[in-house]
Amino acid sequence: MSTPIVQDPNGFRLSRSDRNVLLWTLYLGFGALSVGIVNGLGQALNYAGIDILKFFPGMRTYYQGLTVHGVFNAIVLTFCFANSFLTLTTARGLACRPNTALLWTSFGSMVLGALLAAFAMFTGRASVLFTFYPPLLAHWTFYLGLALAVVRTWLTSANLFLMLARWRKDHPGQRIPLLAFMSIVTYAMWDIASIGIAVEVVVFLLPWSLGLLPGADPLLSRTLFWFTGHPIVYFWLLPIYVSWYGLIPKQAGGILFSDALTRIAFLMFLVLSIPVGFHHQYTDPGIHSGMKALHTFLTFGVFFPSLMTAFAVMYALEVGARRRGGAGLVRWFASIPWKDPSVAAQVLAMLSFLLGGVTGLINASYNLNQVVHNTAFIPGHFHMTVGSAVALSMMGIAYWLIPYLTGRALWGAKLARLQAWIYFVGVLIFARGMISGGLEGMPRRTMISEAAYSKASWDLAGVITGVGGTLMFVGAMLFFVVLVMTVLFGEAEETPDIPFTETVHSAPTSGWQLSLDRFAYWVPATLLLIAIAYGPFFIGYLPPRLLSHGFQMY
Ligand code: HAS
Ligand code: CU
Repeated sequence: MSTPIVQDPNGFRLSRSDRNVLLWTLYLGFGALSVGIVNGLGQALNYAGIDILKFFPGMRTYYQGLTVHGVFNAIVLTFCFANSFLTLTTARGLACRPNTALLWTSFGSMVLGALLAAFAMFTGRASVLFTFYPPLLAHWTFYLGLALAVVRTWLTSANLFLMLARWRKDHPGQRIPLLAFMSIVTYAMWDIASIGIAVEVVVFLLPWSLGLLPGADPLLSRTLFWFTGHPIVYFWLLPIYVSWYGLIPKQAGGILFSDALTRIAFLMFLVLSIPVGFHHQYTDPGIHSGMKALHTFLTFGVFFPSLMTAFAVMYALEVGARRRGGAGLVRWFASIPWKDPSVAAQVLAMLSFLLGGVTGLINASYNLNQVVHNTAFIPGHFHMTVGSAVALSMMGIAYWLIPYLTGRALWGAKLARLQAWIYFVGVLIFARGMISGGLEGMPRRTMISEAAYSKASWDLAGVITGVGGTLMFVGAMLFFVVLVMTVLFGEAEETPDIPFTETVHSAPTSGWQLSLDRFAYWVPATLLLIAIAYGPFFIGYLPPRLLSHGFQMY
């Protein structure tokens, strides 16, 4: 039996005002991306020994550019995308309207946050990179800007939870529609995860930057940062998984395999995303190695829901391809609707994520991490995850989402396809350069073109990185061409519905699966595991030692 994963098929419509706020949130995110990638080009060429950063207006140092690159791409873009896309998927999944006032308030908080952080970065007052480790000190506007961006995500989740509460009242005893379930679990995970960064910024760094605290505690801050810093990567990824599970099967002509398996994958992300942060701190002193080992095993645990996703999505793609006449053991792959730029971009993103996942497991392996930590291998890894699995999927989703929200048909489908391929090939070349250099000890976060030391083996790696980065830049710029042309010149069209998939095994209304929808079970389980994984560190370490004086080197 196959059933739709959303309820109320009777023509759900968002109000014009709601549409606009979701649209402007996306514009803000993609606007940030357009600035972020210009700095990205500067970073990539730096590895090839070419310094173009000095020509950028207002950019005085390498670290200033790298901070803008990280904050705009990894925080402003991703937050905007999640806030907009998952509000839509929840609203449509539940056939409920979001609270418009809350939507606009949260948009205002994001705009203000982005402006404050941009002010600090562009005026050279916050060259602290996107991890802002103390004792590197930024201007207070930077910390306040970040805090407001996080507040925005909380306001968005308030909106999602309010919709769910309303829906539950009207639909007693019914299963939460899958699309809304995935979206809400993503925000539930993030709400718990973001407590770490909120405490770090609001309790320690912001008062410190205002001169209200005598100093900073680097180890405590790093630990609070990574409490949020690992799960944040799933806050970037899960909106994409919502598309890969909920929409891509339909777009590719296939079907989602199992409702229950999908819910279990998302619940595994809820429970396992947070208690793994020490895998970023294997080399930090002051954390017991037993606790680091525990986080290693839990990291291997959180690898599984992504493996499940890989099989589920491959199933959906294969069914779709065979329905379209594809055959053979691997030949069906050619029958995926590659002509649809939205599908092409997302399938290419998946392919890059296979390698992103493999490199993640290398990073996570406690002893192997010693080889790759703080080398260019790490940016190699994360450009195949957030830099392509996520970024390229966002572009693919935008190819139906922007027409959906603007009522204008996509302009330049061919160019959109080409853009996805150029970006994909670019990211693979780029990551190959980064990874090979990293294995030869080429450091990350270093202005290699100006470094007083080097190794012959870094030369080729650097050139490959530069070539790949340039292709990524070209691919991304073409995305903006398509986007701007669609918004300005796309033909007006009747807004089609969101492309929801159907499931082979749908959600039963009795039996054990009902417990999958009970957040009252899963949230306490999450908190318990966090207490086990982080409790010993905090109990043994506190009170904070606010001894480090801030410095602003760049
Ligand atoms: Fe990571 C560092 C471990 C996933 C992002 N990661 C980073 C940093 C970033 C980042 C930004 O354990 C650097 C932070 C910094 O500045 O210091 N990462 C992992 C592991 C995973 C992982 C185990 N990372 C991500 C994702 C990210 C991301 C997702 C962003 C979105 N990462 C680490 C570790 C470090 C780290 C260490 C610290 C390193 C250090 O020393 O500093 C896993 O979640 C990965 C699971 C993924 C898979 C792949 C599933 C594949 C799918 C596609 C299927 C394809 C299809 C196509 C269907 C298991 C779902 C069809 C194909 C056919 C062949 C037909
Ligand atoms: Cu991590």
